[in-house]
Amino acid sequence: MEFKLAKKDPHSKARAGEITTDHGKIQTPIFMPVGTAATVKAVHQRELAEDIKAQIILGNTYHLYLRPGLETIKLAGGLHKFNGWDKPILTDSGGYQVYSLTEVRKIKEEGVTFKSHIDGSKHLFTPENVMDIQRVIGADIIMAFDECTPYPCDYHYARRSIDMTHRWLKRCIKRFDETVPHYGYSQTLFPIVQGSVYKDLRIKSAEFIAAQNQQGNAIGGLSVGEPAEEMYAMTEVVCNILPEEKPRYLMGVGTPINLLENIALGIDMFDCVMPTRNGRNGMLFTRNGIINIKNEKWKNDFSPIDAESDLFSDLNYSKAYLRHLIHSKEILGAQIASLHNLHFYVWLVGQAREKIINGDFYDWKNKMVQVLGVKL
Ligand code: PRF
Repeated sequence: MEFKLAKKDPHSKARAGEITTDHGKIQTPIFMPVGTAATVKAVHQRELAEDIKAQIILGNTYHLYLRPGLETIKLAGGLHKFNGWDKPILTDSGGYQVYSLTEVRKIKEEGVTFKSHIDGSKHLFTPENVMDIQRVIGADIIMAFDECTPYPCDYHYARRSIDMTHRWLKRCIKRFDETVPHYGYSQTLFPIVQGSVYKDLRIKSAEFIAAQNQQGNAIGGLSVGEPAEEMYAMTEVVCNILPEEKPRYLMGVGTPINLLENIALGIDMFDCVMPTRNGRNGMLFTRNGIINIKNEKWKNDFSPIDAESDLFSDLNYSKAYLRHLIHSKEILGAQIASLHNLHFYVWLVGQAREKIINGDFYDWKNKMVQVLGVKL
């Protein structure tokens, strides 16, 4: 993997760059649609590539390991072959899913034991086997195994937790370096900064992570319930420490406003379930604000879903029709809403990139954050 900085914004910490992987290039800032179980829910791979213009998608170690399981992915020749997506893929390590999805879990120095949310079976994730699993899945970028602390989090717990996450990282790097890719193309490991909302812990963690000298770095443990201002304060502290010449990935963030504010602080990569999950629930993000398509207000509104979009489904279906589909829990409603929101997210970060390159990002960003949160 290679990262080239193309331009820095003179009025903020925003940057535009380009990541090169063996499955193609990624222009940053980038938003990565979440494809948890080898599918971005309700969206075809062709739509992802041609309509949404996604350049990279996410997969989840936790889900793929449980189902379909490693044997199937291995026999398929890796995740790219299995799901028919031949552009870059990033997999999360399970270091978040085991905390957010499983009720029964035990965190020890060795790793985390948890019960499958599918059938209750018991499993152990360790830094070593999570590297092995991600070798089998075969994503271009793979994540270190970390502990994502909840919010709020006691200071002493958070301090002990980063120490363990750092020891786990050393074990991840060792295993990663001792093993080779399974499918002939290269893989890159990103470590993850933690430290809850404590500035000194974030500094300590960012310094430790930077010193590991991997090719990219991530920030975790944010957007877990803390106020946005606290998230921005942590991003700022960490971005001042993580090296400038490597991509910075803010995990699981966030709203359109969160994306723009964090781009301004120096973040290059994002993922979030919000566009797909909230879309299936009737929330549409647009450049003029947020639409809750379930509202009575849209019942007989036959105007296009989004007249400013270039998507077929945004232009050829009406708000009233989409409202009906979502209310009726029709599959097509989930498809149209997911396509719309992902297209908007990818468009928004693409616009940010263009503005950074043209040198007028900062004013544009400030104008956009005024309207993106408006309820239409
Ligand atoms: N760690 C990992 N994945 C994540 C997070 C984290 O802290 C978050 C937190 N927003 C989302 N996804 N491994």
